[in-house]
Amino acid sequence: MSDRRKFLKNSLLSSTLLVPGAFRGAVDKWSGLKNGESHKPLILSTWNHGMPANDKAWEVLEKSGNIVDAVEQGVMVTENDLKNLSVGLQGLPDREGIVTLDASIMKGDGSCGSVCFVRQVKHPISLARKVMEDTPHVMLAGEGARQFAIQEGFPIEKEELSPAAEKAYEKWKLKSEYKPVINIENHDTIGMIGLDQNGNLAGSCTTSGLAYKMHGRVGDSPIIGAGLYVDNEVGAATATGLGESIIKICGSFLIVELMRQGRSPQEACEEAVRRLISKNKGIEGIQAGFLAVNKDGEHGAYAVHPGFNYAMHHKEGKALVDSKSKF
Ligand code: SD4
Repeated sequence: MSDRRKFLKNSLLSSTLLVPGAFRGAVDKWSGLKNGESHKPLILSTWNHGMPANDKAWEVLEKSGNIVDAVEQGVMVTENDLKNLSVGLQGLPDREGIVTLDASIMKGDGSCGSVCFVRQVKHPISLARKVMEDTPHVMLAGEGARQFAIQEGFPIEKEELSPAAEKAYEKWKLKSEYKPVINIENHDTIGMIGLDQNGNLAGSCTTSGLAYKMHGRVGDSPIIGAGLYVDNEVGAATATGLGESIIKICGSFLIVELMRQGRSPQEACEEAVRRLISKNKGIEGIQAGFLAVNKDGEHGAYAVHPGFNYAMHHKEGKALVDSKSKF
């Protein structure tokens, strides 16, 4: 049984996994908060790898008070995690055996930056931030993004698969099914959204994308409005899962706009999943999950299928929470 499958099994058994300490028992089964409760500051991230990423983000936020630094440095932990096969250069390759990365970052004032289809850059999230802060553009792709990284002094890594990715790729090649594997086990993008004490929001999203995708394929994660959207006037949202299904509904933007119209983060995530299901055929094989926070620090999450969870961290403690799902 893969670690991920084991994890899902365990987390389904235990509906909500609380980290020992501060607020055991105070967490609502689904939202992770008591009804109507909100938190500021608050850091939320997709999946279990969000726990150590949130720890880092929290530490940075406490030290610097800068929510953008927090969401950048938080997801860098996942980009560095050699055990993670869906984020960073150790991730699973495309069908040609090449790892290509997507990442985006956004601030509540509308500034944003992203990179997609980029090779050999260990921290695409930092490159996305450079695009946001030091170029007149929002998105750089492929070789152009790599050249920008070189120009900015980012180290360029040797292009080789991690041992775990190599092993998985060799196994995949035996059948070389054209269709990317789409199930709940290979959707481990990290999307992080954070709210500071003063109501400033920021978000980050980084991934190696779908395993065994076509060379050149770009997912939702680097697309502002699909994998990530942040607006200080309303809230923030991020997504994980089959990028094509998320892009088709501008998932994260949709959630923020629904919140702008008065929906709670939970209601907005649920509506986005309904919309996604209505616009995508063959939903049995598609997993997608959304995570959202509003400017008051209330949050919500929802997925197509069971198995999606998210990490949250606030003043009183931290927890890994199972999301509700449509099916
Ligand atoms: C993508 N949303 O590239 C990403 C996939 C994902 O872990 O969540 N992977 O479509």
